[in-house]
Amino acid sequence: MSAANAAASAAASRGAALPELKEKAAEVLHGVEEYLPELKEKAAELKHEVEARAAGLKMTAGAKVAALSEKLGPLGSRLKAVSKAVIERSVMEIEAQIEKVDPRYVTREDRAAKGTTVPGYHPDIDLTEAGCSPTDLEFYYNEVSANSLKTKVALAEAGLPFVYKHIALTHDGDFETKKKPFLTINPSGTLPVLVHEGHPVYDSTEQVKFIGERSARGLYPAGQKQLIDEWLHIGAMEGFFVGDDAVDHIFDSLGTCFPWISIPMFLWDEAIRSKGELARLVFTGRELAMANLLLGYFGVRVYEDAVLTIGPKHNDNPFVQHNVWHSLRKGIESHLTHMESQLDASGGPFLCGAFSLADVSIVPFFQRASITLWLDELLPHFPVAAKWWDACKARPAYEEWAPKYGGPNAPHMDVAAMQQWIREQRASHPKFDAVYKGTYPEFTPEVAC
Ligand SMILES: N[C@@H](CCC(=O)N[C@@H](CS)C(=O)NCC(=O)O)C(=O)O
Repeated sequence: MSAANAAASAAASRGAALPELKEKAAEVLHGVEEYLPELKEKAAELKHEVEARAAGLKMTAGAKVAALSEKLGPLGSRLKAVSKAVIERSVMEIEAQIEKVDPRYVTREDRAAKGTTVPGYHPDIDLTEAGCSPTDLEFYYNEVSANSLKTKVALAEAGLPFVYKHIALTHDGDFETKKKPFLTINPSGTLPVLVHEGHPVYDSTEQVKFIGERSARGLYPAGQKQLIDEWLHIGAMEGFFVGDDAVDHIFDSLGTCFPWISIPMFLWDEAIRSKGELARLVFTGRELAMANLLLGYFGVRVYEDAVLTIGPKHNDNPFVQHNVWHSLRKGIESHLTHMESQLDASGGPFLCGAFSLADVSIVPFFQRASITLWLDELLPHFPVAAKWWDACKARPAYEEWAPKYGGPNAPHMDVAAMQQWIREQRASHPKFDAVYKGTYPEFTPEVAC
């Protein structure tokens, strides 16, 4: 076949195939048309997702976690429910053990049924039947409790005569705050409590105001009450919260950062506790220390999980998910900046010029940040706040309020050993170190593993 013939025959067969091709094309086109609305919808969805991702950079931690939970679907919530149930069961079993060895112990359920106390002074409540003095000012406190420290600083600065009543915290293994005698004084089962001539004042913020109003030393001057109340709010840890908006709370007040900066201390305590409690149990016969052993037995190592095991599985960690570790140092820095501008405005050396309840409110944060080594990291950047802290410690009342660690009321608190331990953990756990340095990476559900 000549080339011309071949081309003509190809054209002829194409021509013959043309109607068929046209038919096919129409079919496809029809299909596309039919599919078009769906395609458009998909494109719109995609656009929406892209926009959402861009906005995600500004998303709150809560929204990010919600998005992650949605991805995990029912499996995620089931896992959460199961782990919550396991912890609940452990706590109940521990409580049953404690009740068995000490009938004065009141379980969480029974305590909850009795309700909680209302903050403030209660002249209508008479605690003399419960053994409180009808004439003294009594201070129920614990050497390691930060809320107790706030009231202790106020008492020491006020120069009012008072009587110390040391009470063991749950942490100490005696569960004194959860037993009948103390629960008669404070049904909420917390410290501190101030009892004035047999009548209680509940809540540390209300206690310092009560003290300030009765002291002749100008701790709560009438003309500065509003400003001082603001600083009492800044120092209070009431807003402390682990949840969707944990980070907002961190930025809300210095007091809400307090429990977070204390975690290295609890972590150290948890690390030494298993051995220490066993020794105490054997050598001193303090039977309730067994509850702490049970905590270990049930594998409840709250702080270790929260901080030290921030490793490959770190995205399961609620502290990480809520971006607490990412934000903590930035939050503290913002409060210290605020504090420095207040000191500039007042002219110092204290927040309202002369020493007042505003300073009392902030002292516990600095004291805890000092023993947990946060101040070493922060104060070089905040010279005005550093000067304020030195001025607080230079006051005559300091000797009175400084916590008596290692003494009979806080024997387990070996601060030097704890600090050594914290340094070692920071050296061997880069993420723990990053928490201190403020370089902990932000959590985003997109990088969840
Ligand atoms: N809002 C209260 C909080 C009191 C509070 O939570 N105290 C802790 C110690 S700082 C406590 O007593 N916990 C019970 C326990 O550990 O046994 C206040 O400021 O007085």
